[in-house]
Amino acid sequence: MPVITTVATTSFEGQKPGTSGLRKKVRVFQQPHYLENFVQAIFDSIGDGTGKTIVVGGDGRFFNRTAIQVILKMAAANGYARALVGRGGILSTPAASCVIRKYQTFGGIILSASHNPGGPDEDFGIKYNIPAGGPAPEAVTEAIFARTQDIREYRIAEVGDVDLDQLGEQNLAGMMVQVFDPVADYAELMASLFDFAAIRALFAGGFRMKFDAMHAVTGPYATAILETALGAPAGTVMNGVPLEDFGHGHPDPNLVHAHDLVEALFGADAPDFGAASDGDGDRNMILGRDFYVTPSDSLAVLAANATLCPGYAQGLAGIARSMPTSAAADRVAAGLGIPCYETPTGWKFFGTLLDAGKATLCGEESFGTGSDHVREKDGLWAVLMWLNVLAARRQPVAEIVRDHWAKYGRNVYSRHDYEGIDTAAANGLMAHLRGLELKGQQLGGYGVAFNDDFAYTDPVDGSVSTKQGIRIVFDDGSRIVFRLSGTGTEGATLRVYIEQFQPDPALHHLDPQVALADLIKIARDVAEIEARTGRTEPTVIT
Ligand code: VG1
Ligand code: CO
Repeated sequence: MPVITTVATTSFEGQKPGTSGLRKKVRVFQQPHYLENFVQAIFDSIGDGTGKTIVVGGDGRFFNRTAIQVILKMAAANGYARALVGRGGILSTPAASCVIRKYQTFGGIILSASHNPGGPDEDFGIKYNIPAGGPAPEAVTEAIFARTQDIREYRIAEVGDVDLDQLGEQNLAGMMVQVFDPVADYAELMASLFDFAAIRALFAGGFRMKFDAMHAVTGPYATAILETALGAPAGTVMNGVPLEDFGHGHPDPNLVHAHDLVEALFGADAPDFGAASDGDGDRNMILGRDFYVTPSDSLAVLAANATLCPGYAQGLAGIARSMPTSAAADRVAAGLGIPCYETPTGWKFFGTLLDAGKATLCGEESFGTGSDHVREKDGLWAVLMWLNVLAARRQPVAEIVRDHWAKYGRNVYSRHDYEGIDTAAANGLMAHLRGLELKGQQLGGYGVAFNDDFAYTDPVDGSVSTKQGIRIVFDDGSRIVFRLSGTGTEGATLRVYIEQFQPDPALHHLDPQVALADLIKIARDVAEIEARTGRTEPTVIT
């Protein structure tokens, strides 16, 4: 008989989920009882799991397999009847959302630290997604955190490990573990949304693309969909084998970290299209030949062209974007006569809008785009939507975006990140900004229309979220936004978002760093960045 043990434990400080779950160094998670406490807190907070099914999987990073074994043994001890686990412990975040919804489960536990590096000295993360498929809303994450503070015991089955590489059913202390192909359900969903025949014809006609999986979770998904189903030549997918340390890389799909891809797209004989995804497969970067599409523009272009895709042929109910994301999508929504919602940063805030049918497409400036097909942002989905648009329009990426700007105007945009700064200095900087009253003043020649700390009332369930980022909005609509990251594990990261609308097509070609130079200087001055952090330049510019 399997032994279900109740283990006495004491609480750990700081098990507070951030923008997307609990993210800490692997070494922190490896402390005895640390992971177990958090998992039991999840089980205690989401209601009785007896007889229910739970989905478990992760991005394949170091500690993924170890954590999955613990979670399965704890799920069995907490009465779950069934666990669906991706083979090898692999499940991209959007694929997890797809499976949670499709099989009407009691939600899922996703192991990922997304774009943060992996390995014994790097990052790990864990989050719970609700039965609707999306990240747990704040009420749930707060309940989980509260539970971690008074936890005294957890339950676990004292049994041998599950074979995570063996497809099919295995019994684990009375719970049925079903190891399934992590790609199949997701690939089927993608085929139902996009015109695969048109994309196949595009590739057959010699269209060339590169997809950089960055040695993270999307490798198997991209290979199966792009190369096998859509006929893109072998080698289209780069860095396609998931590795526990992502090949020592930083699986963040931006111009700095996806350097192999950037070299290919900006080099000689560049392919027509380039894309990359992050550690857990929910982010995307889109490149054309010699051309970078900002995530904010990508959302707007996809929204404007959505009806070219079979899954969106009926049109969009609405668009939602996070507050720091540029207003390019708002212009498309206005043109289409549909609502545009502005939410705090983090995909969890889109869930209610998607469930209520108020929004069809959602996006964040941080390389996140998605739709109502799942309840997470979805990297490969965005790439396929672009491919569908390219197959229908048969124009280069750069031309599609320039046409878009000519029609709607360009929301010139950039984000400056100051990573790994001193936490006290970062908090001091935010407190300083919060204390400013700038309305009616001139900053570097720009009149301030208002400044505030963004607060959001969910239009569906009425829940309120405060302190979601400092906004300084100028008379001409230009904006500077300041936030501290809620996903980092070392010190603090200050994000500064700068945006200015440019209606004149003659100025659309300008490099955003040049076009936004005045606002960038205003941002640095008003926040006293150098004096408070010692930094003269950001670490990453996107
Ligand atoms: C960042 C992004 C945010 C995104 C979050 C999770 O959060 O800014 O837009 O939703 O990461 O994405 P923060 O708090 O560090 O700014 V992922 O791909 O890490 O799940
Ligand atoms: Co991610």
